[in-house]
Amino acid sequence: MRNFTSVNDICDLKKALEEAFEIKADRYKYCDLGKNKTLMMVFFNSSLRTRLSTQKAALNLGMNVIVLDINQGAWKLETERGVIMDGDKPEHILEAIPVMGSYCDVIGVRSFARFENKADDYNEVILNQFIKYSGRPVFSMEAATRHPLQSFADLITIEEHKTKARPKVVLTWAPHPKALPQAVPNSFAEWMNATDYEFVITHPKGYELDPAFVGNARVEYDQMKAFEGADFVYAKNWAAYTGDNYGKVLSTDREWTVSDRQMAVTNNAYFMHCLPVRRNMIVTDDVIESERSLVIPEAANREISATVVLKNILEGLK
Ligand code: AN0
Ligand code: CP
Repeated sequence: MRNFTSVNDICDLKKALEEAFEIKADRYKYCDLGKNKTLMMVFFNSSLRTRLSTQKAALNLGMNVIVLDINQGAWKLETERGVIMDGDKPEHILEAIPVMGSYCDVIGVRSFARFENKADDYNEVILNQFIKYSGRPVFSMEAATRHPLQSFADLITIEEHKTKARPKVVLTWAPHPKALPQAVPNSFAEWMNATDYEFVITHPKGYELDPAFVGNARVEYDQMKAFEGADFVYAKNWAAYTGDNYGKVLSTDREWTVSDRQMAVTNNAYFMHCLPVRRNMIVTDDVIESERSLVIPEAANREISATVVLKNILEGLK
């Protein structure tokens, strides 16, 4: 593997899952693979899980790790080419990226959608500049349109808990006070569409995702109907995608907050969320604390998905 930015970088999903369970059984199995190799993690946005799990994954493989928080202690970066740099940004990303590349062997990048320009977000302008100018393998730690390390961990978690070959998985929009990217739902949909699960997406009108990510999923606007017989409920907020509403919050309707009311019509479904989660906006205390809540094992599997991805990238370096 060279770069990891979406499910398409995994050539065999079944094999990737086998590797995940192999690593889960012995996470230090490849502890010499990363000897004298350096991972650089570059964060344009905050993180708890991605930061810790990816660092742990690199340590499992014997790598060295450097972390750069662009907004804390680094120079502010200009990202547009052609700008006369007489403002508040002392450095251009076109120098910064190859310089970062010169200190490491692999680069992880977290760079959320900015909601300033839909085309820039959906063309993954920042992530692609890292791929083009760093000279190193690059992997996404959540970019503008996808969060593949999260979706891989979600898939591992579903595989561990499913009790039938073809579970019903429901992705539901839930309310949140701030505009959040579509990366997590886009990516989750893309990974679910790569399986043979029954996959349903539910959201209020106006929250339609990019059809390229929706793929073959069934879209059901009635949340209660969508939840009927579900084996897994995956909650997430996202801001609007379509037209002039791109990046806008159209609703904070707490009827959509996942509670015992909706969970009651499921097939005793497991509850999932990538975290961080706002309680009693996205999900009630009772549901997230219930024995059917998978949020903690799901977060723990981030170490596993990151170890598999880094292992494959390291193998590609040789
Ligand atoms: C981010 C998002 O919704 O994309 C990160 C989730 C992993 N969430 C927040 O900013 C709260
Ligand atoms: N789920 C996830 O990526 O969490 P962080 O934003 O804390 O990394």
